[in-house]
Amino acid sequence: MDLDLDQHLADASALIAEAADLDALGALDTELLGRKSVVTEARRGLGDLDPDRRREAGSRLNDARAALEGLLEGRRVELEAGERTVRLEAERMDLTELDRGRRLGHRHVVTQTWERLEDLFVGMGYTVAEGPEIEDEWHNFGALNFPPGHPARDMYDTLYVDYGDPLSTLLRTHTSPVQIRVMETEEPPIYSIMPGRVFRSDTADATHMPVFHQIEALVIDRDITFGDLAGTLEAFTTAYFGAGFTSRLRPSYFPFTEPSAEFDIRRPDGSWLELGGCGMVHPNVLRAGGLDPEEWSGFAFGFGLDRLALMRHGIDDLRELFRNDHRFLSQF
Ligand code: FA5
Repeated sequence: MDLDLDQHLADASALIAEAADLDALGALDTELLGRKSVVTEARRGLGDLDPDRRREAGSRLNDARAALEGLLEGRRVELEAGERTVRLEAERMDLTELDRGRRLGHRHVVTQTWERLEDLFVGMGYTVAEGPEIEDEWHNFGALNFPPGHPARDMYDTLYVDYGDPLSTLLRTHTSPVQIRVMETEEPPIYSIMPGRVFRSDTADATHMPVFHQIEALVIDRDITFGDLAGTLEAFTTAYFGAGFTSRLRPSYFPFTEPSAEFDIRRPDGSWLELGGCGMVHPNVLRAGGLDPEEWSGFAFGFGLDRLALMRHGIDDLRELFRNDHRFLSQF
């Protein structure tokens, strides 16, 4: 065999090392090991040799072929790794653009209102109480002086829960049932606020949602008068809204307060928005809460917390608060 295999391997090795990409390497593979390659041609020539030389030359050709395959494979691994690095580099995303430090979320405007009100009333000496969102008929209506079948129950479009006796269990329609729960568990004097989520089958519009929030206040002490109620509401309005906002009380009716009033706030455009109801706690309610109306008197009020947020921030439509549009909510 005239072929100088060592020289051929040395040349091939240099070519393989220079192959710039996988395509070039594929072409080299065909050139060095394919049908027309030097080693394949040489193998064809083996038949002309005598058996001893044929065996020896065949074995050298096999070694050369294996060496070439090894070199090609080594370079292929190198090139593949390089190409992956290039691809990853091209696909790399600049996550610093997210600027996580500054774009951290913040509390929803309703939660902010809730916490602000808690701070305000706690500052005035009130405690904070909570009650269940799924209530029994007694706490939501009966104990609050709504007799069974009384038309006043229609003031609320109540969502009943399919549990226990029919119409015995409901999603609370207001936070007033927590008044009863507080009277049941605490001794007067009571100065308490009760924020929470409430439910009515109201159709959503600019001032109504089927799920909304209220904040209730209950004061029970000796010799509490309507003047104390009016004074507290005035103090609250100034502290919460600041100067420039005015409020008014309108005579109203709630079965659980007597006398009762509605509390409105004047918007900057001059229109009035009803924020809540209030009144002196009805003697029947004190009795239902286990208190003697001869000894104790008190007032209560309940405001729409979402509407408070609306007023404070000059938002036109309650529904905007719950669309979860980040661009809108991030303003507050
Ligand atoms: C009540 O719920 C009484 N429990 C309030 C009360 C408490 C009176 C203590 C006396 C003593 P009313 O149904 O008016 O009352 O609701 C109170 C406030 O909740 C309303 O003034 C309004 O601000 C808010 N509100 C009522 N319905 C909705 C609704 N669908 N979406 C958003 N806010 C509402």
